[in-house]
Amino acid sequence: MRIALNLKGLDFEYVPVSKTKAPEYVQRNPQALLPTLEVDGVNITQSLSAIEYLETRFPNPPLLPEDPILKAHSRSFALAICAELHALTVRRVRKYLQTDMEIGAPKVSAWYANWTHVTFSALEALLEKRQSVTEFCFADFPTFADIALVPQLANARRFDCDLSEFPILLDIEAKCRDLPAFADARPENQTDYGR
Ligand SMILES: N[C@@H](CCC(=O)N[C@@H](CS)C(=O)NCC(=O)O)C(=O)O
Repeated sequence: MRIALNLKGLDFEYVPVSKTKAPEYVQRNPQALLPTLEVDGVNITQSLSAIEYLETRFPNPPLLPEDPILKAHSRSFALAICAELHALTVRRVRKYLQTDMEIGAPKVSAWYANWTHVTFSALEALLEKRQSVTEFCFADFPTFADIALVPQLANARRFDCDLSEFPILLDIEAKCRDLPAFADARPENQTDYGR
């Protein structure tokens, strides 16, 4: 979400949330998850939905390719990460496996590495098959796909996943990381990092 706001050049206030289950936050986001985008007193949850809102309300600069097929590919790529890979590997799922299901930490790490490998392999193949190669995933500017990709690669690295099989993903990540919109959005550049 921060990446999208930065790419759009929008002024926003980043409000750290330390307790997602606190009643005042749950009122904003009944799933008690981050992030929530508050616009004019209205709360928008689910990051892709919030980014879609930004794209509709502030179309320039665009975060989707103009071509309808490429647009679909960009959304599909982002969904594979946000709706599937992230949903399977997010902390609360790992915690449930480890604590409630009593699956040992090494197996939970294997779970993480498995879904990461399965998803990134498919995404690498999808990019390899592109009819025309673009600077970023599906355009010469970052789109939904790149916005979803970069944070998930950073997560995978934190879990020591081997990413060497994904040269296209890594090449695009490197280009994104050179852009201030991505650099400024990194967790370590936020005021609450490490708290
Ligand atoms: N699909 C949701 C995922 C939201 C999500 O899982 N966010 C994590 C942070 S990346 C979170 O809130 N974790 C806190 C928790 O699970 O309690 C989205 O894209 O907004």
